[in-house]
Amino acid sequence: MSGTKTHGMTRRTLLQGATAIGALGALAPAAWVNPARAAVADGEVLTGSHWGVFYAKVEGGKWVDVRPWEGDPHPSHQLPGIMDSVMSPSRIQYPMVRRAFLEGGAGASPETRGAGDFVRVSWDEALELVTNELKRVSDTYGPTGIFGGSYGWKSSGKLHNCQSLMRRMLNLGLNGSFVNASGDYSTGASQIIMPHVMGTLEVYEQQTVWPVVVESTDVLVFWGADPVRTNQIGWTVADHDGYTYMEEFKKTGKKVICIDPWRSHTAKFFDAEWIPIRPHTDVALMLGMAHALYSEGLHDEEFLDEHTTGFDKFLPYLTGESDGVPKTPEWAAEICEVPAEKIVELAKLFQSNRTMLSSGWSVQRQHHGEQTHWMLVTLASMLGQIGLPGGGFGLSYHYANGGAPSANSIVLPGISDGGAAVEGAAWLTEAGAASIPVSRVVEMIMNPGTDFNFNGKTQKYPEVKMVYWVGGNPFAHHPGTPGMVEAWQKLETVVVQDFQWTPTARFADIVLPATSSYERNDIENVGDYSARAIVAMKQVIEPMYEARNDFDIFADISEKLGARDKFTEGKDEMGWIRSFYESAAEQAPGRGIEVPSFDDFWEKGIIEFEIPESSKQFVRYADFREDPLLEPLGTPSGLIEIYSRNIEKMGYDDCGPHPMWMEPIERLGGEGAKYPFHVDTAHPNSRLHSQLCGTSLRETYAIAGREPCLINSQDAAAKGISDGDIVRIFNDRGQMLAGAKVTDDIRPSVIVVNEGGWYDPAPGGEVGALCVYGDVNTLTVGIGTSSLAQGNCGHTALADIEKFEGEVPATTVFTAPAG
Ligand SMILES: Nc1nc2c(c(=O)[nH]1)N[C@H]1C(S)=C(S)[C@@H](COP(=O)(O)OP(=O)(O)OC[C@H]3O[C@@H](n4cnc5c(=O)[nH]c(N)nc54)[C@H](O)[C@@H]3O)O[C@H]1N2
Ligand SMILES: Nc1nc2c(c(=O)[nH]1)N[C@H]1C(S)=C(S)[C@@H](COP(=O)(O)OP(=O)(O)OC[C@H]3O[C@@H](n4cnc5c(=O)[nH]c(N)nc54)[C@H](O)[C@@H]3O)O[C@H]1N2
Ligand SMILES: [Mo]
Repeated sequence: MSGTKTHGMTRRTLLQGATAIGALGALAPAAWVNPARAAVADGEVLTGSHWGVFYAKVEGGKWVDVRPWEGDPHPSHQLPGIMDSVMSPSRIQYPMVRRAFLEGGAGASPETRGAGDFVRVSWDEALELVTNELKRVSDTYGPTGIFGGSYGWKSSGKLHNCQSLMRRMLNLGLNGSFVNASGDYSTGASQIIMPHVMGTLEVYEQQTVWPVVVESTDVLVFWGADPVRTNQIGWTVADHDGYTYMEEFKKTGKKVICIDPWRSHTAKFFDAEWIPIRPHTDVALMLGMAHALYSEGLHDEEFLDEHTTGFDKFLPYLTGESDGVPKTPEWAAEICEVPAEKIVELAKLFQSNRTMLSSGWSVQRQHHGEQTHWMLVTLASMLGQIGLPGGGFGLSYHYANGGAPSANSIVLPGISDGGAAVEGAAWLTEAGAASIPVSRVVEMIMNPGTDFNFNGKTQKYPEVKMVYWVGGNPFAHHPGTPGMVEAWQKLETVVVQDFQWTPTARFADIVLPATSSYERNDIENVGDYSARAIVAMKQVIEPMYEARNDFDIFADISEKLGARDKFTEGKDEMGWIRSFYESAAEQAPGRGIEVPSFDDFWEKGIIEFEIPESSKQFVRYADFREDPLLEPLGTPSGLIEIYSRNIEKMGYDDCGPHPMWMEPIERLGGEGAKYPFHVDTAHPNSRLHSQLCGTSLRETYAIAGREPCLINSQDAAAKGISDGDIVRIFNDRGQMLAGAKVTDDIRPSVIVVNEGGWYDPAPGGEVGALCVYGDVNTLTVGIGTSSLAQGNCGHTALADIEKFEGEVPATTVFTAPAG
């Protein structure tokens, strides 16, 4: 696992699994072009993105309108923002260099990073500077001098994958001398704990499919999950099939429960029962339910005996025999603020009905986040419905339309990062870890040479001097922005390549303008889980200003490093796209399908695949349930591990051998809690993280020109805050402004500020400066979830809030810096 590969690789593995299911279908369905669904009007181009497939209308070389593809059952309302992003005032137009860097060389006046003083340079000059820095840093500091693990939601597409392309350049041109990163910010804790417990990553795996849930599930629980909001996007190109089935489930009138401090979009859509839990206390709630089941003999002993290991070791903890604290519903109620009677009622409701526990990922993006899904699996094991149609648990119904039945399709390969050509990285490991858990980047820069734990291993943080970031926005995504400002000051060189003047670009020395996805050609699967089409991501308009494709930028740098031919393999854009399609087409006979030639496909723009009946009946873990000996899990015991000997051997004091309630570093009601509000940093409804923050879409949700902050009406009254007021939110780590939205959709003592608001510090560059737009990561905790997974804690933050008095500083982050 390395870097964003977790996204790329597992999602690809998943597609392969998906098509394997399809191949079992008895009849051989063909791939087809549906003329009614590829009805490109005059002046229109059909293309695709994280938000789905759509038509872009072009007039006189200008992109003027956008309309969704007919095959999209629930288009995202964000589409107009995509169009605006190519021409918004936040667009990077030319190569730019920070003045002090240009005049004083690498490392000059690092405190002026983020102050916005840039000079325009030519492409030749910019590429010469970048290449010289790559060579200088790697010659001077050796293989760990450059950090190339840049993380983020770069655009879809199998060729213009800027992160693979960057690492390809570093692998082929610099013999792999760079530090990489593993894992992601989405599921940092879960993707490490789940293989110990279930033998797979779980979070990116196909779910018991929606048609089965609609048919068989009686009680559908969304546990810290808001699929109506978060299924808008896909890692490949979104299909939005989950919405079709959510509509169907709603029509059945069956029970839906949302356990969430926020009455979410999903809670409203289903008119669900809302359990407004205190944040970060889900493990306590689950333990209270487990205790209720056990004390009334309602747990499924047979399932626990045959399919799990270690319940006997967990039991003394549950009953309190081992630590003197019985985890009763009353005990849990004190912590999670769900009444004890309710806890018992829910436990019995789940036990006596076919129940699907569908969990999102915020519950693991927090301190000790490993415990939540481990305890969820334990609770589901006690309920004994894992592997039954519509029962058990699911960790991806809210993500990229997990649970949408998989088509019998072909899977596209993508550009490789060239790592296979590099001789082992042993020399790199000696100088420090060849790869760090992705969210430890600030810790790494601040503590070179220091040991860190990760999933049973101890490694050393390498000494990084140069950072090259593409396709991500760490100054929006990393918890603890002030810490990142400080860390960046220790670097000699920062290169950022993007098409938007993001906060990260503003903190760079060299800024290179990339094309957006809509200014080049590419190809992608539609539906991360359904894989039900392949779309030609056709170029909509010519590159604007001086923007260049990441591919061409890295090919030029590779040339300067003597590796152009290795980098391009002699192929241009369309040559690569054709090669991906033709290589995928070789899978077609094995799957019993026929696909059009590349030229036919490209002309039509999209091909669709049939979804076989067999994949509409897929039940996760049905085989394992039926025969755990013949169909064992990938865990050491082959069973669900409620107790893990491997984790026991690691001996960590922040992640024990069975799931436990562990106090997070801070929480509402926790001992010594210094601030009265929990900040819920849920993902934005009208952005993809920070993407589109610079567009006109912002005007549809901003309050007083700031990022919204949802606050409960009682809290607002107590603080003298009215709807539409500008508020200051602050703690010991940082401070930000926001626009108040007073509502009873958020429980008291919790405020919601979505992640991804652009960091707009006044004054720029200063650690702890007031963010005048509303980057919530000014407030969050930068530590790892535990020694086991070292995931990020983006949802962990307590803060206080007050009405902002005094002169309101203007936002400056949405236009290009001067120069
Ligand atoms: N507090 C808190 N923080 C969080 C989270 C949270 O829940 N709470 N969630 C976390 C999660 S799950 C995630 S995934 C991260 C997301 O963090 P990021 O993925 O870093 O966020 P994005 O805004 O999607 O950034 C993608 C960047 O890539 C650029 N880009 C797009 N296409 C291209 C391209 O073709 N070429 C180049 N060069 N650049 C391109 C975009 O303009 C944008 O700046 O945030 C994390 N941060
Ligand atoms: N529109 C849109 N969709 C997206 C994204 C986006 O940026 N915008 N990002 C995509 C990505 S990369 C990812 S990783 C996924 C993220 O998917 P998730 O991580 O599941 O999404 P979040 O919005 O962070 O959290 C989901 C819900 O958990 C609730 N919550 C917060 N803390 C707690 C808690 O302690 N306990 C409980 N029970 N609930 C809690 C929040 O109020 C929210 O409603 O979304 C994906 N989908
Ligand atoms: Mo994510």
